[in-house]
Amino acid sequence: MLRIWGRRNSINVQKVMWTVAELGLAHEHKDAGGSFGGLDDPAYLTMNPNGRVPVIDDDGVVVWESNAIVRYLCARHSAGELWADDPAARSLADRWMDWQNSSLIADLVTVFLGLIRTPEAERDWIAIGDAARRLNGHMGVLDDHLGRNEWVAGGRMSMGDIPVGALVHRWLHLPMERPDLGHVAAYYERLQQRPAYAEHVMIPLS
Ligand SMILES: N[C@@H](CCC(=O)N[C@@H](CS)C(=O)NCC(=O)O)C(=O)O
Repeated sequence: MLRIWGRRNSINVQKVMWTVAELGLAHEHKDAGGSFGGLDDPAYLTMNPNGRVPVIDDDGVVVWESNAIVRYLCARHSAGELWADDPAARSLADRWMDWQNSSLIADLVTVFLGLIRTPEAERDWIAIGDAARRLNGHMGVLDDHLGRNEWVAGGRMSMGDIPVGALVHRWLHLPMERPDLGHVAAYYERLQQRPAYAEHVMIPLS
């Protein structure tokens, strides 16, 4: 049985839940992290020594790091579909996954924690503003790419859309100034038509 640990309002858990739903995999979900706690339990730390969500245990195969989990599930259950068999085609998806977890995430986290989880009087507006400007710049790169490609890896959805697509929902719902990026908006329209995305990603930011 596939088991998944992690609170549903975490973007990294949402990537995994969206993937599992997209692939129609039977699974058991356990809330963990945030107000649910449990991340410093010795049994949990044996699975993920970083004490972070998400983690999966797939009949004894334990995987942590959200993008590694998405890759594992797609390789195992979606070869030739979300996971491209050809290494060159797969690299198109891979680069956007790494881009999400390097260029994008640090700035998103600064803005998200600042605006959603920090009381107004305690906010570091300079740090939030700097991160928001960088984040908007990164989204401009994505917009340009999506002007030439329907999905991040080309003409069809791939595993590369999962981390990027999860982040697009957050970016569009943060109470911040954003440039009007038409290709990202059209991409978000396409994502919203996927029931698994609507169920697991399109939830209020908290
Ligand atoms: N790079 C890791 C980041 C994992 C991470 O920082 N998870 C956060 C939630 S998004 C966490 O566990 N926070 C502690 C908590 O929820 O209590 C991944 O992509 O899985």
